[in-house]
Amino acid sequence: MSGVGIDKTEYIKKRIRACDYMCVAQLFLEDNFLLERPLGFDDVKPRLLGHWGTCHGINVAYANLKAFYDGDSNFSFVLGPGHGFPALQANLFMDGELEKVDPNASRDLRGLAYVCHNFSWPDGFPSHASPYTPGVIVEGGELGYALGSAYGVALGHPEKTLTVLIGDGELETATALASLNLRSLLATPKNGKVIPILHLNGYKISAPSIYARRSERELNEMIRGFGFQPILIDGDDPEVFQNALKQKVDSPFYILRTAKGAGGPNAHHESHQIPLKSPMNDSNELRTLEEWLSSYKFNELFDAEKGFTL
Ligand SMILES: Cc1ncc(C[n+]2csc(CCOP(=O)(O)OP(=O)(O)O)c2C)c(N)n1
Repeated sequence: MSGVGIDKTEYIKKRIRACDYMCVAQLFLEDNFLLERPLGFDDVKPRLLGHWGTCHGINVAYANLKAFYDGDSNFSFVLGPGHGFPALQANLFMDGELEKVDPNASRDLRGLAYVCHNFSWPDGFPSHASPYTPGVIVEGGELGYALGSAYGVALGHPEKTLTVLIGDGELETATALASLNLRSLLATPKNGKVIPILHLNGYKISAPSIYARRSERELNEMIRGFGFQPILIDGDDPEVFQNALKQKVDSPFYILRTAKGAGGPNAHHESHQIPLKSPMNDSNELRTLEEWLSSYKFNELFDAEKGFTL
């Protein structure tokens, strides 16, 4: 028995699909954002800058947390790997949070074009989470501060709940690892709840992460040593994620295990940054990009005028 409604599960899956598409569109496209005609060289940005590898996992976490904490104004999501900004931006755009501070980001084709075209673009949006990003408390770029910052926000605010997505590479930083100790001091009824989610996608840039090399038992023991209770969410199935969130335990520590670069072109599965080098002048790569974008069937989820139709 799953206990998670089929509608909710389907909605979360669609939301992840839409946000994954918008990540690829931000990273690659200069035009033709809804693939209304065959993709051409001129539709691709001349210089490709940004990070794909972590995006799917961020979208999985965001969609599931948003569905679980639906409407709870005391809930916050804190993103450690701010280089996964296309994912954060896609979610903020979809929810209208971006439009609230930037009317150009209207939820129709015009706004989609604005968001995608201006990602990592001169005078546009930066490639990492930044102070321009609505709701951001941790700037992307330097890893390690998400957990400590979340504990700071929770201090003296028992009504708050903060979930913090921490990269497995990020958890190798002294700052992030040391911040796990804050639970011993701050997990009291006077403070809000801080819930870490380790994004175990196995790699930090091109090398395996230390935690990915540990056995499940070793990793769990480390987490228990800091006073948390490890709960594994293996893969991107919303039913598994929602059931994990429902578990009533003190000090949960989720481990979200997704493949790095999931959903991307196969030959570049574990890519940290841009999986295709030259789709702006290599016709094979251009076709691969077009197939990749088409695989999300974004036209089923978004209408040029009405916006999202999930
Ligand atoms: C303090 C710090 N050291 C090094 C880097 C360079 N860096 C950027 S991304 C990255 C890998 C991060 O791996 P992870 O946190 O697992 O993120 P993901 O694999 O999900 O992209 C590193 C080491 C950085 N941004 N900050």
